Formats: sequence, C-alpha cells, structure tokens
Amino acid sequence: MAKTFYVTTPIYYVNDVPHIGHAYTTIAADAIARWKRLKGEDVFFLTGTDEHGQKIERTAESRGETPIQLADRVVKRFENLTPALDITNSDFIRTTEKRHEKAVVEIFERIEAAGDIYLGEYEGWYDVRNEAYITDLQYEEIMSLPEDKRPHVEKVKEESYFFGLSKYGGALLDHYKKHPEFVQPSYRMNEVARFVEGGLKDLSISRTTFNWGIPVPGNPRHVIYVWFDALTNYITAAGFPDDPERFARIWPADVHLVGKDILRFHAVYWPAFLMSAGLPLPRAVFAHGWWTVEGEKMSKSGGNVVDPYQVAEEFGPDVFRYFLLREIPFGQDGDFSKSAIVSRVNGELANGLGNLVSRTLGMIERYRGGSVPAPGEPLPADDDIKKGAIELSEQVEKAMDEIAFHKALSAVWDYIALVNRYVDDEAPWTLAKEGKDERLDTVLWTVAQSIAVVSIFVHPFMPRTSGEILKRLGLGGMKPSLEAARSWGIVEPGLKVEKGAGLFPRYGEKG
Ligand code: ME8
Repeated sequence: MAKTFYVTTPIYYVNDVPHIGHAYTTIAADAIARWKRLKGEDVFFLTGTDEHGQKIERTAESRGETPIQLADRVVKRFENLTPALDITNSDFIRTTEKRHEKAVVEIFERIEAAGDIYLGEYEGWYDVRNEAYITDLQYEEIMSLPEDKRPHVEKVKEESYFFGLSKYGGALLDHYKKHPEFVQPSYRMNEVARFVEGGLKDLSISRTTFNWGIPVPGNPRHVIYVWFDALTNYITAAGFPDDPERFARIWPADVHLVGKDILRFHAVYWPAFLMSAGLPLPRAVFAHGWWTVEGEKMSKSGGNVVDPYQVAEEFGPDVFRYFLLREIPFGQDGDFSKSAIVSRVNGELANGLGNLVSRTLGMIERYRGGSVPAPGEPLPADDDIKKGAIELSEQVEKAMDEIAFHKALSAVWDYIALVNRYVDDEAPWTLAKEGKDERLDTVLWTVAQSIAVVSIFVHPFMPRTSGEILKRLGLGGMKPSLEAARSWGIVEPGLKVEKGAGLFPRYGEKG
C-alpha cells in the first residue's frame, strides 16, 4: 500500500490563546494537505497542543488554576481554529493524553536501552518562555543585548538525566549531506549544519524542580524535558508504539512545518532521538519566517497580538488564508497589516478573480439563458487558454513541491489575467451583437472551463471560494481533483450557471 503523506504543524503551548502566527503554520499545513488530496494522495495531517512543562505550570499557578484546568480551557481555542479557518486536520493531539504518555515512555526506554541516557547534574541557564537550555555562548549573546531586550533566563542546578547528543554530531552531518532536502528552505540548512559543526553537548532531558510532566520511567522524581515529550507527539499520532502496521504506513513524516524559532529542536534534537531509538527520520523540516504586525514584533506587552478569529470574522477565512500564503514567500519574514489585506482583496481577489467569474457567468446568463453552450471548432486563441491551463497545472505542481505557495498563487493569477485578456480580445458582447453565435458559444464555453480550472487550483488556499465557483457553474458538491483540472472537460454543455453576488467585497476605498 502506498505510504500516506504525513504533514505536521508544531504543537502549540496552551499557556496562551492562538494568534495569527499559530494560524499561519496551521493554514500552510492545510494548504499542503488539501493539495495532496487534490492529487489523490492519502493524507494524514496532524496538529495539536503542547501542554506540559514549567511554563504551563507557572502560568496556571499565576491564574489560580491547575495545569490541566488551564490546558482544558485553552485547548478549545486551538481546536476551534479548525472550523473557523476551514482546517482539515486528521487528528488533534494533546500531550496530556494517555496514548502520548505511552509513546514518550516507550521512546525514552528505547533510547535508554541504546545506552544513550545517563544520570548527571545540569548546572546552567534555562529560558522558561522557550523551554530551552541556554549554552554559555548563547548566554554571552543574551548579556550583550540591551537590558530591555534580554529574554529572561534562570539559573538551574539539579540532578538530571542526559541524552548523549554529543555522539550524534557526525551522524547528523552525514544525514544532512545525504539528504540536503532535510532542512528547507535550503538557506536554513547552512545554519543548522554550522550549529552541529560547532560541536554538540549532551542534552538534559529531565527536570526535578517542578512536577508538570511525564515522569521518567523508573524514577518519578524526574519529569521528562518538555521538548523530548513534545517532539514525540509526531510518532504518537502515527500509531507508535501500539499500532505498528499503521505506524509503518504513516511514519516517517513527509514534512514537519515549523517556525524558524524552533528549527533546531526539529532538525538537530529530534533526528538524534530517532536515530538513537532506531526509528526512521522525517523526510523534511520546513522552517517558515516570522510575522510582525504593522511593522512591530507581536507581543502581549506591546498589545498588538492579532486574534485569528477576529481576522477570519472580519474578512472571511478565505481572504485570511489567501493573504497569509500570498503575501510572503514561505520561509521569509513578513508584515501583517489590514491595509495590505485590503489591497490584495481589492486588486487580486475582487478585480482579478471575482471580476472574471462574475463577467463570465453574467454573459452566459445574458446571452445563453444561463445554460453553458456547446463549443464549436476552437481557434488558436481558444487553444492558448487550454494550453495555459496545462502549463498552470505544471507550475502549481512545481511550486507546491517546493512549498512555495506564493509562486503557486502567482501562477494562478497570471492565468486569470490571461483569461481576462482573452475575454477582452474576443469581446463576446460584439460577437453577440453581430450574431456570431458559434464563435460566441466557443468563447463562453472556453471561459467557463477556465474558471472551473481556476476553482480547483485555488482550492488548497481558498476552499470556500473554490466550492462557491463550482456551485455557480452548476457543479455544486463536485469533489475537486487535479485529474479533473487537467481534463479540460469539467464544464459540460447544458450546465445551469448562476452569476450571484460578487465573490469578494471591495474594501477601504471609502477609507
Ligand atoms: O514553540 N510568525 O509552541 P508555540 C510566524 N510548543 N509564526 C509564528 C509566530 C509569528 N510571529 N508566532 C508563533 C512551541 N508562530 C512548542 C512547539 S513542537 C514539537 C513544540 C508559530 O506555541 C510558528 O509555527 O510557541 C512557531 O514555530 C510556533 O507558532 C510556536 O508555537
């Protein structure tokens, strides 16, 4: 049986509610999952929440809740993003679930059995906000920052279990060399490789000074380090360790999507844990960039945290999804602002796509009573539109293989512009006036076909719009597929179309 395509998001901390940064990774993963389904692949798409650790314990304490009360309350805000943003995840994992504890204990024991865990003492700095041990070098860097820019770090001195990470440097570098696609975009690979080349120290993987975590098997005075716990989620949900048949079908992950902030955990620690446990490594880790808001770093203290529910409410989930994936090349940083959304809605959505759909369907209503006509013999201009659709399919496929959403979208919009020009050149209104019926039929049919194709290629990004266009073409409920898009025969003569209201409102011109 073919391997299931497996895509993941990070599991988000439940110390706070989701913001647009979390929505971004989840929307990106959803676009990939929908794209693979369009291609007919079997997809497993995982997201979830990271619920253990000192940060969660402290946040709960400060709110007068137990950690599990905090998690149970905040997790709903993450789970509800699924319907609010039309996310099609296959599973939602919480690290406080029993199935997960089992997987963490199992991988810990396998690594221990491999001789890679020993008891020692950790003395050094810890960054609770990022749940990260701070090396001496990082500490020096932190201390060289102006005081108000320094992340808070604490001194820790406690008994700890260590993972023998230092011995995996060579194996990791080997892996990177053999699989340059393991870290993407490629410019991030250098950063990861340089870090490993600098020499790896063994990693503390347990804590004793708080309780909120999974106990170390055989020594419950220790809880397992939250990153060791969290990374394991990716195999828990794939069926590790109880369902080996399912695990073999789903694991390894095809791509872990993460923000650049947590690349090191995924590209260095995680593969080392897996190597030690004798498990296959994920095929790729893709680190995307960072969103600022109106030019500023998003922060609670700055009071500029953007709520994804609000954006989806104000603009609709499709516009939100489109904006995030079109505005910046996936991998690079970008800025979120309402004016930038409005300019994309007005220019690309309302004028580009919305206008093409409404003028096409409007003409079929006006000239053919709302019924798609049968085409006559195509002329070279019609063939160009068909050829354009085939090229589009190749361009989107290439872009999606590179996880370059902006390129895929820009190819779709180039095609929309091509079809809009074709309509202008062929001037159906003149053909109607001059009674050139067969030519008019051919042009209307060709444009109807092209918008059906467009509706399929926008599906991963704007599923509602895609469904709405198909519905207006008389194809409501059709399952979009790449095969259909490539057939150049989705729209059959006789279909009843409906122009309906504008697909996208225009904003802001009034101020
Ligand atoms: O790090 N721009 O969870 P987290 C873009 N629990 N993406 C952003 C962003 C921004 N401004 N802010 C957050 C954790 N993100 C761990 C992960 S995985 C085994 C454990 C996104 O709640 C981005 O994907 O801090 C980032 O990596 C993630 O949220 C961090 O979420």
